[in-house]
Formats: sequence, structure tokens, C-alpha cells
Amino acid sequence: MTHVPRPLTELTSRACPPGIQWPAYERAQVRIGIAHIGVGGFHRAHQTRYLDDYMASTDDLNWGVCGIGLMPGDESLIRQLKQQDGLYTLTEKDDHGSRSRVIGSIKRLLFAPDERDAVIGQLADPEVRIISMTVTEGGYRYDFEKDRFFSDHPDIVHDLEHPESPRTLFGFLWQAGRRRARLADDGRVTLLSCDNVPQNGDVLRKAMLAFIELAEPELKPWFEQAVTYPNSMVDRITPAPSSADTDLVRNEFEVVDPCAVGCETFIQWVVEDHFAAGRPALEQVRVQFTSDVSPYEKTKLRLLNGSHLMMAYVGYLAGYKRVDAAIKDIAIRQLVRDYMVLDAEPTLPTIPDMPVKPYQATLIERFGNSRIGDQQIRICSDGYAKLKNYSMPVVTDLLSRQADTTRLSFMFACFLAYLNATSDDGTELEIMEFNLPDELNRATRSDRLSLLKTDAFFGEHPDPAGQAFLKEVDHWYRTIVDRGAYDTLVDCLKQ
Ligand code: CS2
Repeated sequence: MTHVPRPLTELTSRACPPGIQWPAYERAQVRIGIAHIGVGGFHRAHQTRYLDDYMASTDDLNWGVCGIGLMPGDESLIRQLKQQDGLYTLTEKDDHGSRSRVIGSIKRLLFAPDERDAVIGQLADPEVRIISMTVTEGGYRYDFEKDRFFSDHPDIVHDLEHPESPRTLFGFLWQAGRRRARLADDGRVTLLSCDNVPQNGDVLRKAMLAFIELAEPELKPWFEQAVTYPNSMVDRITPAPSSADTDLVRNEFEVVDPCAVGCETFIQWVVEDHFAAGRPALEQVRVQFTSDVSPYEKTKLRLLNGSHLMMAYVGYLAGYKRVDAAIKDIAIRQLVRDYMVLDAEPTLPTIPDMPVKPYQATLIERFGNSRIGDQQIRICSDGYAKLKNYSMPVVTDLLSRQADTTRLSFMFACFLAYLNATSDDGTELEIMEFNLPDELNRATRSDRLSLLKTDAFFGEHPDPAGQAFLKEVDHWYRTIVDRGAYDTLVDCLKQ
């Protein structure tokens, strides 16, 4: 007998296929306590998953989420999620198998470009005590190199001139802040960044205060005193949602869910315990609260994200489209191991509850997860920003100790070669680079090195250590162009 796949909207706690876990709490009783901006795959694999567990294991149903899409491109996702009443399937996979569940934490959805007033009303609602976000590094409109806010960005200029029709995070928070400041108990609220950006809370605070200074300086004290901006470290490998996720639930459970998300089984969230108006007791579902996130963040960014970059460019040039295939290549695995142990590890603090050796071993296993099918292009994308955040601090550290930088200079050269969009065997490669500085966007093959002579890296006039590093990069780059990245890797490993 053939079955006709059912839309997710037809499922209920009683009519849910065996094998899919249904939210184990009374969804009708859930109240919105968190407004979250940016409802992409990562948010739906991470924060809402913790909240779903939390609501299932406690009686506290006060922390449901209103998901807000800010970008024009979010329209169809928000529409589909609305049609499903905020429900979607999450499939967590490792090499032993996979487990699917329906996540029920999202209670309401709003598409900001069409529902501005509703968004402002929701952000200003006194029951909302946390406003969280995953807006990517670009969303903060912050020039990290010059440590200043992009006040001349067209969207910021628009929001300053048209307070009634905001486009950016800051424009919306401004309008919500004006209303909250008039509430009883000062409308206190926590602004919680969940982006993979170093010191994400500090960046958010600086950007918010810089914006409000321009928009309405009288409101600045409220943003300083009634609002907190905890730093947080987030971790879960979540490939961009794709047809593989929708096919999986359709094939295994005969359920049609265009909003399905797939991810690994590992999950971690370390948050500074600095909340202005209370928080869910997420320690009950293994969220780690601490007074200082930075050691965790440093360890995660340098080991996980740094290793990802270490393997991504060389692997992509060598023809590997998937991360699990790349890490199973002996030479690439050796490169990643050497990077973790010889380069990154000596630069890391000791954290009793995140010991470095087991963490490294887990990472190799996580990268090898063949069921999530993580794409190399996802890791390669936006490399300019990622190298600056995850790899450059290691380089700086190594140079200051006059340590070996062979692997790092090789990796930077692979990044520059990747920008040429041709693999070792001459096939054309897709490139996804959004944040190259404008003037360098068209840098040609022969002046690629100029990309590293910018404020994000070594500046126009590198110091002698920087010059020596760039010389190494140049050497590797030429060799890669000449002989291919993979053959060059073999040389690099011998050094
Ligand atoms: C990846 C991250 O995009 C990247 O370069 O390294 O998205 C990584 O998967 C996450 O940080 C894991 O928490």
C-alpha cells in the first residue's frame, strides 16, 4: 500500500508518526518571553531546541519564542513557518543514526518588512524579557578593524531618517526601547547575541550605543542601564537547510515539511550570566552559565572554526565538496591535527570543564559526520571575515612567539587561490564571498596578496614579522597556482 505524505500541519501529539518526537508540553499554554531576530537553520537547530527541551522538562512555559525575519529574503521561510504554526522538524544525525523531532518553541512569526508595527509591539511587550538574535557578523554594521559603527551605511542612514519604518536591528530596537523605557520597572530587557562572532555581546552593545547616540541621545542612559548584553558562545554544526532535510522526513516519515532542519548531535551554549530581567533556568538542559565566556569562545573559535578553515580551502581546491570526505583524506587530516595540536593549542587557556584533548578528538569525529553532509562551500564562504576572526588571532599569537607559521601561511595562500575559482584539476569553482572590501573586490590573480595588506590583517605597512609571514603566503600561493593545492600540501606537511 502506498501512503500519501502528509503535511506537517496535519500532525498532532496523537497523530505523529512513530519515530518522530512530539513536543512534550502543552503548546497552547506557552507564552512568548523571547523575541528572536533571524530564524535561519542555526537558530532552529540550537536555541529553540534547548527551549523545547526546557519546556518539556520543567513547568515553566514562559519562554516561547516570537521569530522575526528582518531580511527581504526571509519572506518565504516566515510564510511557511507561519503556515505550520511555528512547528518544524529537526533531525539530529551522527554516524550511528538520526533522530527526528518536532520543535514547538516558536509560538509566533513576523516578517519585519511587512509587519513593522507588530514587530515593534512585540519587542516592546513587557512579557518579552530577552531579545536574542542571529543576524551574522554583517548584521551588526560594525567595523571591527577601526572599532567603529558603520553610521554611514545606507540602511542605518535610512533608519535614522525614517524612525517610523525601520529596516535594521538597531532601528527596531530604538523604537522598542522608546516604549520600554516608559514601562514599569524600566522595561528592563536582555539583548542576547547568538552569532559566532568574538565577544558578540560587547559588539552588540557598542553598536547599539553608537546608533542610539545618533538617533536619540536622551535614550542612551536607558540602553546603558536597563539593558544587558551578555556574551555567548554557540556551537552546533548546522549545514544550510536543503532538500536533503525535507527529503529525509518525507522518505522516513511520510511528512512534508519545507522548513525541516538537519544538524549534528553535538550541541553547546555557554552564556554570560548577566540577564536584566530574568531568564529560563536553561542550566537544567545543560546550557553553561559563566561569568566569563572568553576562554570557551577562544577555544571553540580557534579549534573548531579555525580547523574548518584549515581544511576547507585546500579540500575544496583538491575537489572535495563535502567536509566529511575532506577530513577522511590522510593528508588533510594530518594538516588539521597538526594545526590543532602544534599551532592552536599552545595559544589556548586551560578550561577545567572543556579539556582541550578530548575536545580536539571530538572535533575530528564531528567533521567526519557523513550523515549531515556538510558542504565545503558553506565553510569556505565569507572567508575574508572568518579568517580575520578565527585564524588571524592565532597567526598574531604565533608571530609574537616567533613560532612556526607554515600551516597558517599555507592556509591563507589556499584562501587566496580559492578566490581564483579554479580547482586543482581546472574545474570552475563556485565562490561565495560577501565581505571583501570594495576596493579589493576586483583584485586580480597576481595581486591577491593585497587582500592581506588591509586593516583586517597586516595593514598597508606590515611590521617585519608580518612581512615575513606574507612572504611565506606568497611562496605557497605561487606554488599552488603552479602545482595545485593538494601537491603543495604534501610539501607543507614535510616542513
Ligand atoms: C563554520 C561554522 O561557517 C563556518 O565556517 O565553521 O558555521 C560552524 O559550523 C559553527 O560555528 C559550529 O558551531
